[in-house]
Amino acid sequence: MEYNILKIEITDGIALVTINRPEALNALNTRFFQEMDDVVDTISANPDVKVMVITGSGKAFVAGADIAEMVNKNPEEGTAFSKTGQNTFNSLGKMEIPVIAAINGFTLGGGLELAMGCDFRIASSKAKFGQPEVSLGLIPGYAATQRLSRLVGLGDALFLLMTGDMIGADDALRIGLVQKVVEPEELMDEVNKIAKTIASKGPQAVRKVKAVTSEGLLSDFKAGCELEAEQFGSLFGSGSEGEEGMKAFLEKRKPEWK
Ligand code: CO8
Repeated sequence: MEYNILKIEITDGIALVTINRPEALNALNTRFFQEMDDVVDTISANPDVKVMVITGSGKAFVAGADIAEMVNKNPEEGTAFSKTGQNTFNSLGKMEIPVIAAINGFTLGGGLELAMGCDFRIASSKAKFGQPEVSLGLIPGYAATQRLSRLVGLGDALFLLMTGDMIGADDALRIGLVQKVVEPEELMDEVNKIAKTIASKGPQAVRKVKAVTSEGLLSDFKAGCELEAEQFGSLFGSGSEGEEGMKAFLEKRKPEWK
C-alpha cells in the first residue's frame, strides 16, 4: 500500500512510524486508519522488526479524531467510525512486538487513545494531554473510557474525561499516563535507546511479557497466573531461549538469540 499520511523507516530492527499530516495536527481520518491497519500487518509479518515506535510530525502527536470528517456523521456512522478506531488501536496491543509512543506534542482525544493503545509512552516536556470530547458534546470513541481508568485510576480518569482539561507532561508523569519525560530535542534519542535496550533482550521473552501481561488484565488473577506459569515453562528446555540466556549468564558471555 502507498502511504499518504504515515512514514515508515526501519533501522536496526526498530520501525519508526511517523504520522505526517501536520497541517491538521495529525488528526485521525479514515485514510489514517486504513494505513495504520496496513502498517500493523506489514510490520507484524517482518521478522526483522523487534520494536515499533509511533510519533507525530510537527507540534502534535495527534490532536484527536478529524472533527471535519466526523461532523456530518449519523449515529450508525458514528458507531462504525468508533469501532474502526477501536479495532486499529486494539491491534497494536495484539502485535507480538512492543509498541512505544514517542509523544512530541498535543495528544488529545483520539490521539491520547492512540498513545494509550501503545504499550508505553515517552513524552517531550512540551507535550500536552487531554480528552476534550465533552467540549464537543461527545464522549471518547476509541476506548479512552476503558483504557484511561485502567492506566491512571478512576479519579484521574474521570477528572480528565469530565473536565476536558489539558495537562502537561509533568502531570501526565505524576498520574502514570506516561513513563518518562525528556526535553523535546532528546525525545527520539531517548526512545531509540529504550527501543534498542528492548531489542537486545530475549525476543521471545519480550513478546511473552507483552502477551501474558495484556492477557492477564483481561482475565482473573488465577487464570493470569496459570498462563504465566505455562509461558514461563515454554522458555525452558534444550535449544530454548531461556536455556541460552541462563547459560550465557553463567558462562559470563553475551547471549546469542535466535
Ligand atoms: N480535527 C480536525 N482538524 C484539526 C483538529 C482535529 N481534531 N485539531 C486541529 N485541527 C486543525 C485546525 O482546524 C487547524 O486547521 P486550519 O489551519 O485549516 O484552520 C489546524 O489543525 C491547526 O490547528 P489550530 O490552528 O487550532 O492550532 P492551535 O495551535 O491554535 O491549537 C489545539 C491547537 C489546541 C490542539 C486545537 O487545534 C484544538 O483544540 N484541536 C481540537 C482538539 C480536540 O478537540 N480533539 C478531540 C477531537 S474528538 C476525538 O478525538 C474523539 C475521538 C473518538 C472518535 C470516535 C469516533 C466517532
